[in-house]
Amino acid sequence: MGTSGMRTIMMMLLLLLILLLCTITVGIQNEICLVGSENFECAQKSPKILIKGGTVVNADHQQIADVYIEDGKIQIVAPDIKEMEGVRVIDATGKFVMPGGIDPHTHMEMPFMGEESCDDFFSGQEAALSGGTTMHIDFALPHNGDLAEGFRLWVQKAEKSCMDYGFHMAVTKWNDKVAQDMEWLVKEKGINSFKFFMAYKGSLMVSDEELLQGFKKCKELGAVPQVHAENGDAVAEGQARIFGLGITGPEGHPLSRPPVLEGEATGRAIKLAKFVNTPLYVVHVMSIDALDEVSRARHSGQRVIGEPVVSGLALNDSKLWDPDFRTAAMYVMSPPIRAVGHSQALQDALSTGILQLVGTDHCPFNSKQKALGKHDFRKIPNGVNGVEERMHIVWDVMVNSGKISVTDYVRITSTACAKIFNIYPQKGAVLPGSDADVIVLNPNAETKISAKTHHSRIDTNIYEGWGKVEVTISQGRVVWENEQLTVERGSGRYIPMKPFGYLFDGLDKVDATYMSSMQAPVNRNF
Ligand code: URQ
Ligand code: ZN
Ligand code: ZN
Repeated sequence: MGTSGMRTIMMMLLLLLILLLCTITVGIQNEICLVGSENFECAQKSPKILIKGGTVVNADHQQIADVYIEDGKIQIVAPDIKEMEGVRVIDATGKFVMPGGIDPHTHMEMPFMGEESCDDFFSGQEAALSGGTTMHIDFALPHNGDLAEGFRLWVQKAEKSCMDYGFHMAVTKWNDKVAQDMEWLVKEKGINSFKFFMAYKGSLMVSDEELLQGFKKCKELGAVPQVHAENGDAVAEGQARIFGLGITGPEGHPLSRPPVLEGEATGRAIKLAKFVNTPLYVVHVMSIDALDEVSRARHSGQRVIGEPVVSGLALNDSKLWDPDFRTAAMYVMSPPIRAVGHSQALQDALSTGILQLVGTDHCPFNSKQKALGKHDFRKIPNGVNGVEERMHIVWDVMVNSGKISVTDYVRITSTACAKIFNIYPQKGAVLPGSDADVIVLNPNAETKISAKTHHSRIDTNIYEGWGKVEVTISQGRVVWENEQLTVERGSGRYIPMKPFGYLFDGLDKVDATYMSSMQAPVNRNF
């Protein structure tokens, strides 16, 4: 054989070697599965998962179908998808397959009342995932009034995340820099909602003038304004009055900020939003008084979203009178958990569409932190747990009681939130192309909710109930199964949210009608 023949053989061998190396690499990345362990687990870069035989539930429809997942996305939703090699099969026969929950209202690692909420973005998200919630929207706070600094701080806090999340941003004062930062956050940083506190006088509270400026800016940017609605001046007065009567324990908390103050602020915010012609989102609607305001506005055609939270839906204020301080303090949050009757009204409003979605206001403080207010209820850090329990408790309270259908359950725990914050159908749906955030819920499952076994760092738990979510798939990976969590610190993703969601559709026409209805200025001869 001549030199040229040898060269050709060498070239061919080299090509073969390269081909072999490529095949092995692709195999390692995509196909090799570790079979044999009790928990068959694919060590794939992009797991392939087939959920078989369940009832797939979306907000508008349910059907028996299989769901095929690959590359972190839902690929196929159809009956009888063929099982293939290298694909992990999850049997969902007799169970519901639903979009993962989205919690629109959390406070992880939030500095508040001299303390910091005791779940960070990792422990709080572990809790969320084990309870079937696969995305949450956390409230970032400005740093010394600076929104841009606050945003950067929250980005750092969230580096440890293990699931998808987004941010709302709070506005706690008004000036040109705040307005500029709002614009920057909306146009460049994926924020499409801003929260205004009408309570917490001396710290987070804004005046009506600031609220108005904020609402106007939100409207211009296509961002949803949100309010914590309590009359902060009157709350301060109520606190002084109740403490002055010698009532220093946790029962002083609800007595000092009664429903009428929540109703007043809710009505005021709604009227200011009407004046500006902007949509409005009222967070943690806790009382009939606030509910009535939301209901009236919606009946008149105003775009007002009302968000009850799990504590308000499922509990009443009786525990605040518990003789044991530790027990009573667990239930201190604002607006307060109300007397018997309010939660039933909130449930009814949720079932009839007057209220739209359920949050948690997850803002846990442990017993040591709560003890700061042992001799003065005004110093008890406000906040309760819920991110881990929300899906279970809402199931019990709303579906098991017969108040709503399973499709409505999906709507109020996931889809409505995705639509309001403009991330549907990437989130909030089991549809081809949607993110593979999926849960398998067993309506007959019975796992006790308890402070001994929960995943939050809080050392107490205000809920009693039964767990129903058996499997949680987040970003296309099984992260919760057989009551075991498998999560990776740092794998969470920030989900940017675009402005001008559906709540803004047609607002310009309302503005135009308003302008043309004025019949002014009148031309007068002087
Ligand atoms: O008001 C809120 O949403 C925060 C600051 C959490 N605490 C609470 O009691 N709701
Ligand atoms: Zn609040
Ligand atoms: Zn909150």
